[in-house]
Amino acid sequence: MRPLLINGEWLTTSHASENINPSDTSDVIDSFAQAGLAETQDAISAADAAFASWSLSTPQKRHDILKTAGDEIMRRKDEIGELLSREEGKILAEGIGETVRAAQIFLFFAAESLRLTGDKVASVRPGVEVDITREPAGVVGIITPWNFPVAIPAWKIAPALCYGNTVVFKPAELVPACSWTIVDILHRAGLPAGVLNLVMGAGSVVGQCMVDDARVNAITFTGSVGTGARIAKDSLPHMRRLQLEMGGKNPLVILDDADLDVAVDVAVNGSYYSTGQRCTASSRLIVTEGIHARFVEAVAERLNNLVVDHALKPGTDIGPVVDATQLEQDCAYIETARREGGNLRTGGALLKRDTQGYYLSPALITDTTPDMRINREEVFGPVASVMRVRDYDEALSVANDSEFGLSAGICTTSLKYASDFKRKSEVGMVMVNLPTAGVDYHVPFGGRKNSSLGPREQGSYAKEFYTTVKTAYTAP
Ligand code: UN1
Repeated sequence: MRPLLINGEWLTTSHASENINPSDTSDVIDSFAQAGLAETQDAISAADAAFASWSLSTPQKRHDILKTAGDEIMRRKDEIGELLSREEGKILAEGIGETVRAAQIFLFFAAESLRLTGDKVASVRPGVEVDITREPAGVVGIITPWNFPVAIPAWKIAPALCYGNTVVFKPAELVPACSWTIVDILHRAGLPAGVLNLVMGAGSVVGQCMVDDARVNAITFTGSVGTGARIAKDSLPHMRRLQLEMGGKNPLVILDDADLDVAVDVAVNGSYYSTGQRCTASSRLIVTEGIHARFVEAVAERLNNLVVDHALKPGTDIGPVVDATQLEQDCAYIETARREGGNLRTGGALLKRDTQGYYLSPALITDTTPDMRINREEVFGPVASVMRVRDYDEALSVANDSEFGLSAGICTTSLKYASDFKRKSEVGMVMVNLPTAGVDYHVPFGGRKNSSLGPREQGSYAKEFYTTVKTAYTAP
């Protein structure tokens, strides 16, 4: 059993949960200790107690620990990448790529520890000085989803530690192995006891306990809109800072003047890679009349040639869906789209492979309209729908017709339309001739509307969430 980490001690529990490989359900990766209320409260107490000294630790110390961890993750990228693919189901190249990204994030924030500056400003009053500094937010609760088992924990834990916060970390129940590995690496890199605590377990117990505890000063969460809304509501009495990254229903616009090969690459990558299980996935393909037939034909052909199989098998393009519940949801959405008048152009079939896993062929649904559920709700699977529009203006208005606003993309060779789309998209991230998913690690990440609440993640913008500003006045 892999233990919890509380106050610098590894701790087993009476209850453990098994981690199953979605490519092969007979493959049990390991079992993981499950925290209850008492363990979670102990973890919060430990983080609370460790804050006084960690918040005053030197930038050099934080740098050295984050650098040591980043270097070890980079050194072990093949092994951790394989573990990631085994527990989550994305293909090995994606698992290794994500691990490299996590290492880069730790190295970025290692250096960032040395760069925290403030401002010194002349007061409007004579003889008075004003200093503006940043201090850590306090005890940060980190709650992560299953779809990026290494990168998302990294992009929350690294800045939290970099800016002097202490952490209670709850990874997704489906993917504890990578989180456990990252915490083990940070622990051995020299973090003092209580600075980072790992509490694996159920959201309804561990997550809720963190939300209900006034000692947790900030919560950063990536997951569903429903859970995010509940965290926000239950956090209100505590007046804590929140950073919520939730769903997406990201549009990709294809204009008549697009380079067809680029558009097909961008759509197939953005919609279906990582089994479409990315909040940044393009799920609404908005295509103008003149290119519609050629685009749909070419995407369908590409999809038919993609290999859906075991995530670790050489040659696999698309791994399995993460679990039975998600698979059911994907199939239900495909069925609803057909009932509402969509045409299942290709895919959407359950596949049998050598190993028992949750295999679904990538589905393309055409002839859909903006009001259909498939174009309003997030599926979170290898499913995309096509809407045919007259021209750029209609494309832009359909693209913005969503409760979500995470990322949006356009494929065009026109500078005029690209510039207009960048300006008028109601989202946090815009891509021109690039997939809506797959972001850099050193620039801000986040969205608008129901996709996100609170300051951006990643890059130096992360400090807006992980620090609080103090303005000090001095009359000498
Ligand atoms: C990416 O597209 O590279 O949960 C990252 C998600 C996002 C991360 C996407 N928070 O899918």
